[in-house]
Amino acid sequence: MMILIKLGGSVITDKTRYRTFNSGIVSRLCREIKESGKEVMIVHGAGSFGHVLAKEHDINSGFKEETQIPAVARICYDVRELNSMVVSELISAGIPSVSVPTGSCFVMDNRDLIFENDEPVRRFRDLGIVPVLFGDVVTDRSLGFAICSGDQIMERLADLFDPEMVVFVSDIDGLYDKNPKTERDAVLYDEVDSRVLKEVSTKYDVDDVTGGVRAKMESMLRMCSGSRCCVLVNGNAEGRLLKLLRGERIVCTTAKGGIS
Ligand code: IP8
Repeated sequence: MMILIKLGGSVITDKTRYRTFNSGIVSRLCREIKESGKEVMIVHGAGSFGHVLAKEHDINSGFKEETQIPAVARICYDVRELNSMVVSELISAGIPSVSVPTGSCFVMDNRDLIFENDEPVRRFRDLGIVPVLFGDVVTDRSLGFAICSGDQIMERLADLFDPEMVVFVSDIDGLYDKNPKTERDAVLYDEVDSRVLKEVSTKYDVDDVTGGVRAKMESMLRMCSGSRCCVLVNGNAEGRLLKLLRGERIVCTTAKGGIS
């Protein structure tokens, strides 16, 4: 059975500084994945290799003006460079892996990712080579182009490949009722289900997701089915990902039971 992991942009890059790769952290996380001995599939976020220019040029609104075109090309280049660095760390850790650039393999329609041909991803996996997808600018049948986030890719891969567990590696310990970076009395949710979701009204940004804690919870719950749980874990805390993959108890937020 396979575990689907997203390495969030906030942990693999410094989100405040354009194109800053956290190589030490990525290298350690790759070693933790290797040491767990688990079969994995990996997605990563864009962090400061994608979000800085995407915001500046309003890329997620789709094609509006010619000045966006060089920016799209630049972002595609930057996120592919980031992806090469992640794949390089995985290979160095002893995990044979391969880049599957989302925008070069798939298209979107009105921001829905169309994943018609999953054959290369399946075949690499069957060969024992880990496909690594990432948040990217993707051509869009209706909008010209749009942003495909790593979270969207995670949802599609969870549907297609039925992982035993879904893991989001971020720079926070889990989901809180308030923003833990600014509010000292923020309380961590150990477990979330659709009942907790109904009670959550607080809005703050989690990781690189702009929809706030509620949207993140919803997306995590959508990825749970049957016994599959979806876990948000802090990748800056050394050894935590390894422990989680080994089935040990750690500080994190676990979503269970799906959305009812
Ligand atoms: O970092 C966004 O992906 P994410 C991709 O997973 C771009 O949200 C190009 C900004």
